[in-house]
Order: sequence, then structure tokens, then C-alpha cells
Amino acid sequence: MNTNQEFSPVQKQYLQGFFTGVSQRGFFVGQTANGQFTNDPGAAEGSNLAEATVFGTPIDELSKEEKIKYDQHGLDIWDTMLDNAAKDKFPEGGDVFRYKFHGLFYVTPAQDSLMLRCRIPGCVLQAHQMVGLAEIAEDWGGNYAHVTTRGNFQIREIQAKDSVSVIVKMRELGLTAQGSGADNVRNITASPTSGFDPLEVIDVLPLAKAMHHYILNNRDLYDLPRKFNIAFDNGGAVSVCADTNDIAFYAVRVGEGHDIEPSVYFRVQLCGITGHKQFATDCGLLLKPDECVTVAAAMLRVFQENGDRTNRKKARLKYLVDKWGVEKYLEEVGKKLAFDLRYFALQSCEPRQPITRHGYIGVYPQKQAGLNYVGVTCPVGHMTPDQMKGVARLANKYGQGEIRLTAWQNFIIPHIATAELDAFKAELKELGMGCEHDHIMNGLVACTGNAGCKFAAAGTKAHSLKLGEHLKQTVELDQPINIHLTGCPNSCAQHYVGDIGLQGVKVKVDGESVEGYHIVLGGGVDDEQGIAEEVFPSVPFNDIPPLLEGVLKTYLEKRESGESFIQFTRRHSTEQLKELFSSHVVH
Ligand code: SRM
Ligand code: SF4
Repeated sequence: MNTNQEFSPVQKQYLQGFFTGVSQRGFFVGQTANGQFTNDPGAAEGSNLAEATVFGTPIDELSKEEKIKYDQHGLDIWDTMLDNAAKDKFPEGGDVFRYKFHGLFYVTPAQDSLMLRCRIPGCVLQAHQMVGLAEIAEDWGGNYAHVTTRGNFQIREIQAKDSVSVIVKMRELGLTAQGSGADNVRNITASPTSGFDPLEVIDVLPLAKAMHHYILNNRDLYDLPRKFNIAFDNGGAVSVCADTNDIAFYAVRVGEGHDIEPSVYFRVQLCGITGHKQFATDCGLLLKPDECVTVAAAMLRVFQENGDRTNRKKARLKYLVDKWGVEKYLEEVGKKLAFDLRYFALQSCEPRQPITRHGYIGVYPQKQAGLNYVGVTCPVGHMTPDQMKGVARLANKYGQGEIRLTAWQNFIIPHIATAELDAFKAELKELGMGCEHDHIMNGLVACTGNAGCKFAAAGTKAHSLKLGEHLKQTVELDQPINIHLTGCPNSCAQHYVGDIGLQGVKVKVDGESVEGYHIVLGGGVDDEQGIAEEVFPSVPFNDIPPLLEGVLKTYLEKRESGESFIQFTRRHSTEQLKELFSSHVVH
């Protein structure tokens, strides 16, 4: 690691090449001797590189991860990866971080193996790709895969010797895992009903795909100050939880009577990060569909150049915008664009259609006459290779060979003719899967937990299923609810947006440390947006099924007519909820 102020000749050559390359593209990059940013290659060349910084941060002030990137770019370790695979060796030191640029996470000590996080642009898979992923899980993984909260797949228990094989196979499938981890833009999500939702404003899949290819093919975007999430919402029936992303594009209609052409546009929401209890909020912009990717690219680059490179906890977009204010952030974004940003009052756009709760499960008619999409249950996202291959076969046989993954850790098969629905469901049942409504089981979302993640304080996926089964047996709900379990404050399963959210924590019982959770109530996304409030801190897991049974029964008994669980919990203060449910708490 180079910690002194001098650059080696190789580094100088690299930086000069980088500055020149980027500035030729018409975007900023370079710093003059007095520290000013410039897009003039001459000025950058003349600068004192010995005093250069990483986007303004002196080298010795960089965070650990920034120094790793500074020493060697994550995309430049292919030779090391080949060598490691040949020697059946896991990555060491800074390479553990660099492997994440390739979608490979060395997850020791939770498991002594690699986890492959894919990218599924727009959350759409073709049947043959699903089969290929099943083969990766079967041949090189632990014989299972998980659908993630970004409508994506993770495959675990990959041995060092197979690390290159899985990357190559991904490419052969027309997929990639590049940039799915580390300081990159994560899987680009899109409403899972895009293109066939009768309620949608516009099909957002082309935009999600264009965004995916944009970030994949611009090397500078592999060096953000931190992870970054982008989502596209089609305005339809199924939520993609767009408002939990750093940038959320929401399709809207603008009608007659305004000073702009009546048409379909996008609202832009910024800085969602629910682990930090914040949703993305509307920033006042109205974009034409073909402006979205360009604006997102400019937003990424302003973040790249100005985000915090010293403290990982303050490096997300939220913290830059908190520091600057949204006005300054958009002003800087505007400077990178060849067109003016358009501001337009949110209230003057037509309101978004309501979202169907658990609309990602069950049979629904498409906008194409005679065709249906079917949301299939997939408890906590767990699938076996046989199920994956079976689903691919059904997508080919009854649909058009397409599978949509959702942020709710399940999948949808579209384009099934009404006359074939019964036969489809029968074959689905043979795979041990179904599409029936179940108000509790269909709303379970759980992160990896301690089965695979070193941060986890609890076994989220197993607990989720146990809890779901208990509630299913004991409570008769007449409305769908969501229960989200995350193993630690990172909030990968977004516990703050569940009707009921559980965040893993170690709890002392009779002097012994056991797995437990903080319990939060009343969260929701989109049209039910709200951060859940903590009502029961540090409850051992064993006490949680009877406690939540009591909570739901009390709700059913005391609610006002038609009142949802969210409305009920939000109508009461945290103190009132504690009081209402107190008889169910085990002391
Ligand atoms: Fe996450 C880190 C799993 C979605 C917030 N997340 C991790 C790591 C990589 C832990 C690590 O650093 O080793 C987990 C890998 C465990 C494993 O071995 O499986 C992990 N996150 C997941 C997944 C698999 C949860 C799931 O079971 O579905 C999700 C993968 C999505 C994907 O396909 O890309 C996943 N993580 C999220 C989300 C939701 C989202 O992205 O829409 C969030 C909250 C939103 C947000 O942006 O913060 C999330 N994960 C985090 C954080 C906290 C980041 C923060 O700035 O607060 C971390 C920790 C970190 O980045 O240092 C983290
Ligand atoms: Fe791991 Fe915590 Fe994310 Fe769960 S929430 S996957 S425990 S980092």
C-alpha cells in the first residue's frame, strides 16, 4: 500500500490515462494543482499528481476499503482469481473486498466458502438462464439458491477452485455478477409486472436494462464511495419498494391543462436507506423516459466525486445530500447535463394507482387479453435446483419462457393463457410450490441470517418459517400482512418497512446469550410508507411466536371496522401499543 504522498510511475501513468480517458468522454475528471476539479486534460496533466487525492480526499485519510481500491482496482484481479482458483485458495486481505466487484463474497466465518450474488437486470430471467443458475447451485454450490430482496439470486457454498467457473458460466448464460457487491450500483430493479400490468403507466423494463448496461460499461462507475441502489416503478399493482432506493424513478402521467405536454414522465425520489430510517423523497424533478438514465448517470457521478471517502458509515448518498441540501445536489447534477432539468409540482401529476397487497402472489389478468401472470410462493426465497429447473420448464410450456423475480423474495411467471391455468397450477403443485393466498406465509421476508452471514445475531430464515407456521395455525387473519426479519441493523430484509419487523439481537436469558429480536410495528412502503416503531426490544425468539399471536389477536379484537394492521398500529402511540399487548409479553 502506498501511504506516502508520492505516486509510483505506474500509478501516475494510470491516473493520467484515467483522467484523459474520462475527460475525453466530456465528463469531469481531473484536479488542478490548486485542487480545483477540471475537465480540461491540459490542466489535469499540469497538476501536481504527487499531491493528488481520491476525489479530493488525501490518500492517508481514506477509509480501509478506499485504500484497497486505491492499491488495486477490483476489476483488475482476474489473474489473481485464476491463480487462486488453480490453487483452490480463497481470497486474502484486500482481495476479499475486490472479489465482491465480481459478485463473489468470501463469507467466512459464517461459512468457509464463497457466495455468488448475481445481477438480474430488471429482475427478469429467461428460462434457460434459470436452468443455468440451477446448474451452478447444483454443480458448484450448496444445492440451493435464494431469491434476494433486490429480485436477484444468491448461490452459496462455492469452493475456491470453482470460483472462476461460476463467473464464466454466468457470462455464458448472458448474465454477469460484476458490480453486484462492493462500491457499485447494485442489481437494477424494476416493477415485476412491467410490460403486462393492466394498471401500469409505462413498461419500465427497457429503462432498467439500459441503466444496467450503462453502469456495466462505464468503468469509472465501479468506484463509488459506497453501494448504490436504483429502482424503476411502473405505477402498477406490485410494489418494487422503489422508495427504499438511493434513486427511485416513479412513472406518472401528466394530463392536460399544464404548461408541459400531456404525457408519461418520471418523478425522481432520492436517498432511500431504510436501515437509517429514511425513505427516498421526491426531489421536484419531472423527467421524460429517455432522460432517466442520463440523469441517473449524472447523479452517480456527482456522488462519486463528492461522497465521503473517509467514513463508510457516512458514505451513502443520503449523507452527501444531508450535507449539501437537495438544491445544491441537483445544481451539480445539472452542470453535467446537456439539457435543463425540468421541475414540476408533484401535486400536478396524476396520483399513483394503489398497490395490491401481496399482489406478487396469485393469478391476475394481464393487459394482453386472455393472458395471466401468476405469482408463486417461495418461502423466504429458498429454491432447490429441481424447483428452479421445473419453474423454467413451466415458464416455457405455459408462458413465454420468462420469469420475474420480486423484492418480496418470490417470482412471477407471466403470459399464461386462461384455459391453461388449471394445468399450470397442477404442475406447480408437483414441484412443491403454489400460488394460493396465505395472509401470513406470503408476507414473510427474511435476510440470509446466521446460516451464511457473519453479521447476523439470529437464524432469520429458519425463524421466519417457524414463526409463520405458528401464526398460520393460531390466528385467522382476513387481510395480508408482511413480517420482515433481518439478522442485524444493516436491514437487508428492511424490517422497518414490515407491518411487523424483527431485527436480530443477542438476548440474555438466565445468564445465557440466546438468539432474539427487537420487534418493530407499523412499517410500510409506497402508498403505505412509514418506518415501523420499536415496541418490544430484545425478545428471545422462543417467546416471539406466542407474543405475536397475542398481538394479532388483540388487533383483530380491538380494531375499528375494516382497519388494517398498519392503520391500527399507527392510530396508537408506542406506549399505548405496549399497554395493549402487555398481557402477551413473557417477563
Ligand atoms: Fe444487504 C451487507 C445480504 C439487500 C443493506 N447484505 C450485506 C452483506 C453483503 C453482508 C456482508 O457485508 O458480508 C450480506 C450478505 C450475506 C450473505 O452472505 O448472504 C447482505 N442484502 C443481502 C441480501 C442477500 C438479503 C436477502 O436475503 O435478500 C440482499 C441482496 C440484494 C441484492 O441482490 O443485491 C440485501 N442490503 C439489502 C438491502 C435492500 C436493498 O438493497 O434493496 C439493504 C437496505 C437498503 C440499503 O441500501 O441500505 C441492505 N446490506 C445492507 C447494509 C447496510 C448499508 C448501509 O449503508 O446502511 C450492509 C452493510 C454494508 O454495506 O456494509 C449490507
Ligand atoms: Fe447479514 Fe445483517 Fe444483512 Fe442479514 S441484515 S444479511 S445479518 S448484513
